[in-house]
Amino acid sequence: MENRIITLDEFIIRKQKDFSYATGELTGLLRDIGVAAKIVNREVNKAGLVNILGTEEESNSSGDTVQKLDMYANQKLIDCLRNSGECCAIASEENEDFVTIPPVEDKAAKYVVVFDPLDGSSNIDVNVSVGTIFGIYRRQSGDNDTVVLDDFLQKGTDLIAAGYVIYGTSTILVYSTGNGVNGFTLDPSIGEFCLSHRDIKIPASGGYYSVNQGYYLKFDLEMRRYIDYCSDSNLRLRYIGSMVSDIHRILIQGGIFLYPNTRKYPKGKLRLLYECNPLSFIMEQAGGKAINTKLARILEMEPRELHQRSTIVMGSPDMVDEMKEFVMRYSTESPTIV
Ligand code: AHM
Ligand code: MG
Repeated sequence: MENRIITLDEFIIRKQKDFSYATGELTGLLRDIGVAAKIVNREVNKAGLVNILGTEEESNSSGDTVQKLDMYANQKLIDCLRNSGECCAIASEENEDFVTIPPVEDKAAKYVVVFDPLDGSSNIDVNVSVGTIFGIYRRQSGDNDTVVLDDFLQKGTDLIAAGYVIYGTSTILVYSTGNGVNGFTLDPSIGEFCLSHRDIKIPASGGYYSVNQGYYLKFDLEMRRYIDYCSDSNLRLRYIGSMVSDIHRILIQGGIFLYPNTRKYPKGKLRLLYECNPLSFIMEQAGGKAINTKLARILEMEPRELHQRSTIVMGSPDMVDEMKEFVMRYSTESPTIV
């Protein structure tokens, strides 16, 4: 086993041959995202100083306007994705519509990127981990045509790459190009993401369940029965309320994450394009499963709009299978079994 430090950039270049389109384009895109992650990380770490330096709409001591962190992260990702000229458009949870990126030196860009720039941002004020989630698709429109909505409305099975960054006790970037999952921890002393979690595999079963149990009474019967079962089985409940953090725990230690429909969110809260699909891609690549509460595979769901929401259940394969049995036994509707 290799002992020396492998940086994200080196790893991406080494793995270039694994991509379906081994042309170096995706390499440029992933590196752009890595740079954005470092910049966002720097600002997230300074978040506690906002009260000292000034709040949103105010000027800080240097006279700069302090932006809300999620808008800042959004802008940095867009700026960085302009760098390599490989991305022709982005769709973000923070923008109503997709944003077209002008070509660099007339290069025909082949990729579109979807992202949630700062997921779980309500946690920032209380110093709890947040994350960035991203997915990369090959555009469907011709290289020199105008970008269209259908370039983004692709199923999760069409993802070329996906990943997330968790800004936690350390900052970790996890990504997959469809050949397994690898994680890189930011070493702040050298400013580089270094390979720390090689070929991540989720345990077949685990000791954690993660759900907002405060909504228990608003869940359907089958979900309530399943949650009762988790509790009866002495599983440990962990819910940070920051999806990236909750999923990261489950990916590493095994368990199940659920965000079912509630009365407030009859179709589920989490966004199919920006949150569910990229994290389901990672989960499946690590050997896990990801389905909605009607038992359809998330990655096969047909997106109809940019900000579409979905219910989601994902995690260790044996636990997701067990949850399916509860839906089949207690659901009053006939599920779409996968
Ligand atoms: P956001 O994109 O507005 O930050 O919302 C997404 C977050 C997820 O990170 C998390 O899993 C979920 O919302 C928590 O929602 P709730 O507070 O309803 O449990
Ligand atoms: Mg979000």
